[in-house]
Amino acid sequence: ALHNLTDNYYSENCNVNGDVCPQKIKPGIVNKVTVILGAQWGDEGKGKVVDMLSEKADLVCRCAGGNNAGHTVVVGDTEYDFHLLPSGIIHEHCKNVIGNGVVIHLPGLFEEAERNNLCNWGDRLMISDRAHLVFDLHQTVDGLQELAKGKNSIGTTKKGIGPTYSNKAGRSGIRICDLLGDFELFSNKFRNLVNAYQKVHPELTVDINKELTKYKEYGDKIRPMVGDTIYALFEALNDPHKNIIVEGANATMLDIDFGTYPYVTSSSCSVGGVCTGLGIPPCKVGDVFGVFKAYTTRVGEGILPTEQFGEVAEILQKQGHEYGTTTGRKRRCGWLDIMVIKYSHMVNGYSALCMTKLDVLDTFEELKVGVAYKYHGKTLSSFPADQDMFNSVEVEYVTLPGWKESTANCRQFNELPVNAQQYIKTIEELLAVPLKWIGVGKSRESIIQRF
Ligand code: 2SA
Ligand code: GDP
Ligand code: MG
Repeated sequence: ALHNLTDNYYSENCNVNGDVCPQKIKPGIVNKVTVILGAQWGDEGKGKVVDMLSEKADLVCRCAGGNNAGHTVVVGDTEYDFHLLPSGIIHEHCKNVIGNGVVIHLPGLFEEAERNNLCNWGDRLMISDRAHLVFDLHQTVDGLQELAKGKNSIGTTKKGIGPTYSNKAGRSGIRICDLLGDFELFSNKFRNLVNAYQKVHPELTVDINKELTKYKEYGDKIRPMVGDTIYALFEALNDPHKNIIVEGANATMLDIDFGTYPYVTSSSCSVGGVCTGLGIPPCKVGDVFGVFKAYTTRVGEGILPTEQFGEVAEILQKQGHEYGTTTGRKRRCGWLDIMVIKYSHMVNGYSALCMTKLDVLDTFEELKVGVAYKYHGKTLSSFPADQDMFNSVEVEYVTLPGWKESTANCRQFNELPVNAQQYIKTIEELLAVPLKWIGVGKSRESIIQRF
């Protein structure tokens, strides 16, 4: 079991010193992780790609975000939606890691496992003792902060992500290791957290004793799953036969540093977050696969340069079933924006790309692709930091012919209609990054692998 990779000193059978012995570490690490990242504003179909790669994976790891993320995996008639659990959890052979960079709402984690009818999932999961806890009060505060922002609200998922990462950065966060350590100390930390928030939000009510009783139970429930994931990954990376996948959550344009700030999430959801969120060195990052939709969507507020309204948006929204996996909100829709993918490639350095949802474009007479941004007549070389600039940015489009036939049953590139092939080749040329996979439906088998 994964837990044997490192002695789990939180489980009752292990002592604190455990058996984590440096002498066991072999010199010269020989393996690398394969990373899946969102190249747009999220919901590109990362869950599906991770599921596809998990069939041959030993470990699937989440490194960032919390249960704001929503990853869909469709297997036959069963549709799974994962928020905190890595998408590899459905595979019996696959061990799953929730890394230190993830923020965990424990009630949400258990609900999610139950809702997805997972059996023995705890045996396949290892949770980092360094991961921060999201409490219900963080979720309430998230809602209150949104309310206070009024028309400047971010459109968060209200899952407590911003407040929890704020606590982490402000060094008042509470971690899994606190929950599993001295419960009295944990209780004090929790009381301090509640007090601090009540100073800012006097309307916040928390039944502290009830919460503490609840968390004592959660602590006992998760104890066997918790461990030093950094050591576990170190060992896995030391084994050339271990196939390790990192499942990105959210996406580059929602990254706290590189996204459309302040309309972003609060984690590092681009490639840097893989190292900081799992504790692995950059030289251990292997292939980085970017996932993007054949068009663009965004849920929540903030700029969306190629956004469409009216018939085009309606078709994309309807055909693509563009509703939030976590909140059920309608996603905003627009044409594919090459500037966004190019920018996310600058940040993440993709080895190759997966373009999903080509099938959603099947009925269009013609398609537009945003290829450049003009600002006061000047072509921009990258994605600007200042969101206000977008009031004066004009998107330049190329128009391509549609194919007006179903691509859903195509499994080979040459089975696609010629105009669909042309759409793919044009995008590949514009991006100068190989398009390795093309998604033509939500099911596991609805994918074309080109090389
Ligand atoms: P938060 O909750 O603080 O992370 O919100 C900040 C912004 O990040 C956006 N965000 C997302 N965008 C797309 N998909 C996400 N996951 C769910 C999904 C979203 C849903 O898979 O559909 O169900 O609504 C996700 N999570 C966060 C969010 O919209 C804010 O713009
Ligand atoms: P993630 O957050 O990136 O994992 O993506 P989500 O699961 O939030 O949203 C992607 C949606 O698109 C899900 O409903 C998937 O089942 C669906 N999907 C993924 N790939 C394809 C595809 O190629 N075609 C179609 N029609 N749907 C897809
Ligand atoms: Mg999603």
